[in-house]
Amino acid sequence: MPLRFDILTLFPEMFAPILGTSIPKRAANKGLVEYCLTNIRDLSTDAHKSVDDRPFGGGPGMVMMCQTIFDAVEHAERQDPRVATRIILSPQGRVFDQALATELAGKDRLLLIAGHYEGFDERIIDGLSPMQVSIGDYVLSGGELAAMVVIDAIVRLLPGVLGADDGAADETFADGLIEYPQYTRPRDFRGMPVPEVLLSGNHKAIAAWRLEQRKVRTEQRRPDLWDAFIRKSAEEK
Ligand code: 6GU
Repeated sequence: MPLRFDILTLFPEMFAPILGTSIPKRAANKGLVEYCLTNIRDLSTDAHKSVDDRPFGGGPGMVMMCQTIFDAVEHAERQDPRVATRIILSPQGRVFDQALATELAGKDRLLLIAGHYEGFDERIIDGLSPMQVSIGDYVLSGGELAAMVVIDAIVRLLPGVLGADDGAADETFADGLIEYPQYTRPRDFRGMPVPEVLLSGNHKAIAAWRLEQRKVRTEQRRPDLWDAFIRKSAEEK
């Protein structure tokens, strides 16, 4: 059975170019995933097709209403007997990382709710008990781009999606270090040579150089990851 993604959004047309390209498309064509879009506005029951309203207590912006979201979740969930893991994309959520991508890649059904406007009526959170996920500490105009980021990161982890050559096992974050630098032809480009060791054919020396590069770059660029790596290394001793 393919991993089923239900995506609830006011802008389903935003998803086609991303899910219909490259790896997300290949995964769907191989039958490994399925994308099911629901337009939240289609579930609106009033004459104006409302999906949002002004906040009680005043304040700027509009708030996503309960009725359309609850009905859209129930509409989507009825389409398949499997229990969906519900996820709301929100800057108030847990920050998405590779560990969460790996965890979610083990589920068989994910339902993503992408909101717009200032936020969701809190009873959507209380009543649907979704996991709340953010993709970082900045504010987007809607959850759609965040949903696509989450989907892409999950899909590429599924067995059979990437070939043996572009495997997802030994890359940045799998072990807490960022990647080593890569080079391809030519050996010299505008006076910038490829590091000699990579041309040596000495696989042990190449592996040692790459590991050292990963450590140096992590320490310089990502002190947060470096601290975690050092702590983990110390614990394993
Ligand atoms: Cl999930 N939504 C919005 N609107 N902004 C964000 C985000 C999500 N994650 C980071 N910024």
